[in-house]
Order: sequence, then C-alpha cells, then structure tokens
Amino acid sequence: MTTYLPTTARFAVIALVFAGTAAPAANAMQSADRMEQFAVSADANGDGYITEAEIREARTSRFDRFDRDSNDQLNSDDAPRFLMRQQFNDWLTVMTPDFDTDGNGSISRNEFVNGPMHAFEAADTDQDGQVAVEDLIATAQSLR
Ligand SMILES: [Ca+2]
Ligand SMILES: [Ca+2]
Ligand SMILES: [Ca+2]
Repeated sequence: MTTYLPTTARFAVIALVFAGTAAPAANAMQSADRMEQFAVSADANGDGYITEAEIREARTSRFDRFDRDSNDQLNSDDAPRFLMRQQFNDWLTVMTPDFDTDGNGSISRNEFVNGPMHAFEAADTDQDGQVAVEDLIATAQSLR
C-alpha cells in the first residue's frame, strides 16, 4: 500500500511529531524538502502507522541535526545563521517551556526525544501505542 499525502497533510504530521504544540513548529519548518524528509522518516517502516517509538527515532535524528554545536543541548547557541535563524529561535521559544522539564533553559536530548506528544496521545484513542497517519493528521489539524 502506498500512502500518498498532500503537502499540507505531511506538514501536519511533521508538526505533530516534532512538537507538543503543533502550529508554531509548523512555522519553524517551511522547507518543503525537509518536511518531506521528516514525514518519511517518522513512519520509518512505511506501514501507514506511526508509533511512539517511530516518533522518538525521528526526534533523535532531528535533534542531531538541530544541535549544531553537538553539546546534547538545544538552545539559542544552536540557531542557524541567516534565513532559518528567526524561525529556529521562535520555535525554541515555544518549545522550551513544554520540553525543558528540568527548567535549565535548554532542551536536552532526553527532554526532546521523550517530550510531550499531545497530538499523538489525543489521536491514539484506543491507547495501543500506534496511530494511523491519517488520524494523526486529522488530530494535529484539530489541535491548531
Ligand atoms: Ca510505521
Ligand atoms: Ca547545542
Ligand atoms: Ca533542560
């Protein structure tokens, strides 16, 4: 089975996998290539379902990419130059209160990978730990 999702739907999946609160993360990621890449990597085995484990794996690789100084902490030191800088900082401002569970002002790898999955939890109504991609999209959009 091939699951084709329109760009807006992929966007929603990324936002929800990526963030506790979907909309600001969506604003932070406007590169179509990156969105596509992340949506594909979130459903790692391509079965049309996303599991908590797949979200954590996707977050791990995302963390590695964002942690530019490789100190296992996400903070403003990791902001890229130029175009993405403001988006990154905006994203960080929204993410930090939700993900910085020890309150030290930066998001550690563990805090990021194991952070809130609000949309996933809302969509996983039977609590079996997996959600159809379509259901995740619908839930993420309803949470905006
Ligand atoms: Ca899957
Ligand atoms: Ca860092
Ligand atoms: Ca922290």
